[in-house]
Amino acid sequence: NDEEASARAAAASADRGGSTIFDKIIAKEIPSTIVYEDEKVLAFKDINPQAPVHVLVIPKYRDALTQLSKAEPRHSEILGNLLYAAKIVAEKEGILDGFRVVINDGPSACQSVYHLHLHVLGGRQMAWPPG
Ligand code: D5M
Repeated sequence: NDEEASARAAAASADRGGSTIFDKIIAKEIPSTIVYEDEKVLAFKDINPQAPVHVLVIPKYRDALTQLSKAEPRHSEILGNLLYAAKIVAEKEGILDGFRVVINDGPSACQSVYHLHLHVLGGRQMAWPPG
C-alpha cells in the first residue's frame, strides 16, 4: 500500500545519508510547537496526533543515528537522554498517570522519518496490542 511504499522510499533515502524534515525543525527553519528543549534533545508536537497528547522527542545531533536498529555503544548516552526527556514531556503535559512511548523502526513498523525519534502518547485510554 501507499504508506508502506513511502516508508520504504524514506528508508532508502536514509541509507543514502539524506537529511530529514527534523533537521529543519531543529534548525527552526520550519515551525514546530516545542514542548521541551535542552542542549541534546528537542521535543515538539506531532503534526498528525494520534492521541490528545502526541509529542516527538528527537536527538538534536543526528550523528548518523537514523533509527534504533542502527544504534551502537556510543549512542547509549543519547538513548538514555531521549528516554528521560520522554518522562519530562509526560510530566509537562500532565499525563504521568499513564502514557506510552513508541519507536517505529524500519518500513515494517511504518517509520516515515529517518531521524531517530520517540513518540510520547497519552491523554486517552491506550489499547493493547497496538496496531
Ligand atoms: O513518525 C514520524 C512522525 O513525524 C509522524 O507521526 C508525523 C510526524 N511529523 C512529520 N513531519 C512533521 C512536522 N513537520 N512537524 C511535526 N511532526 C511531524 P514515524 O515513527 O517515522 O512514522
